[in-house]
Amino acid sequence: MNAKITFLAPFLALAACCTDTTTVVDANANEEAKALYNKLVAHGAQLKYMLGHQDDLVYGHDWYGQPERSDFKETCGDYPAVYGWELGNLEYGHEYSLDSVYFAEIKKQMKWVHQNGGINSLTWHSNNIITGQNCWDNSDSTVVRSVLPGGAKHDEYKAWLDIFAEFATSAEVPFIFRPYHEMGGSWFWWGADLCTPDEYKQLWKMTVDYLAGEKNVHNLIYCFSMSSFANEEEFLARFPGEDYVDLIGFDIYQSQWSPNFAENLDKQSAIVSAVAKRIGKPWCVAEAGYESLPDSVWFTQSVQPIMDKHDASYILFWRNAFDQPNHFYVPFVGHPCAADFEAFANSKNAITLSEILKD
Ligand code: BMA
Repeated sequence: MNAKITFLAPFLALAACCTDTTTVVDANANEEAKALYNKLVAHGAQLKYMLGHQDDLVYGHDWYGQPERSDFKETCGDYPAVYGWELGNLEYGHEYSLDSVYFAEIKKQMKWVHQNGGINSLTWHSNNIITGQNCWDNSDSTVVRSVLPGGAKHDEYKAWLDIFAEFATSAEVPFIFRPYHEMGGSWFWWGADLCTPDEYKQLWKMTVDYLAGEKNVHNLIYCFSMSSFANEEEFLARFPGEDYVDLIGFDIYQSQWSPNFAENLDKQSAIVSAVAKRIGKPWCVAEAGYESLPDSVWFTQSVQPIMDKHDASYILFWRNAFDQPNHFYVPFVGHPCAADFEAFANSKNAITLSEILKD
């Protein structure tokens, strides 16, 4: 540092702390949303990744609705830093989600997470507005087109967005919104074979413009999360643009159809990390897991070494369903993988709730 800079350093630091230069998609995003964004940036920059779990506080492998319980905490000693929540069926005016969680309970837990320095991330497996079936009904390839301006379902879909906007505003706390995820696959009505890249991008932009521009929802950080991809071109094929996305990432699972988890995680992390650096945004592993955890050293051998190598802000493991005994992604007490998960969660770069950077 030269003398001039040394002299200026205290003033520069003061200027940095007093001028908020954070730019997010929503030009009118509130301060808490910007703080959430900055937390994502800071963890990535530190090469420390937060650990997350879907629906962690509301049910687990063999329990439902027991206050303060968490399979995650019961195996590793601390709560997750990131919490995934799901809104499917909100658009029907239902009181609880497709995964049987009351929306009022989700809001309550989101507040607790926020007050404790954690991060909330919401997905929306919204139903197929044409067929009336769920989001996995991919029988009709006109759904995206029909909800765009000029489409037969546009007004009806805006009414769904109104319901989402009401939820988001009344949640009162900032959260990551991760709509239309896994767009590279074709298992959701917004999937790759069901709409053109341009239609997908229009759907995304319409949603953001409507929520931020017309519905005054200003507590969201927008996350674009892909399914699997082999290269940057595939990753970006449906990317709506850096003006419309705050956080990029991907969903990745080990399964009999996709056995090379560590290798894929490594490759895809390298691709997304490079894109993130270029566009100046944080990135995450938005969903991950190995259903039923048949490998008792999966976390320390297949996840930790790869996460340690890259600069993701977080990795979120999928849910432990209370009503499907084999549908779990974080071990529970007594499971053969519990000790391995405990070692991973307590390793030096993995961040749980009590270790998260405070503002
Ligand atoms: C899937 C499964 C389903 C669930 C859906 C939405 O991966 O966990 O059981 O309904 O996510 O959360």
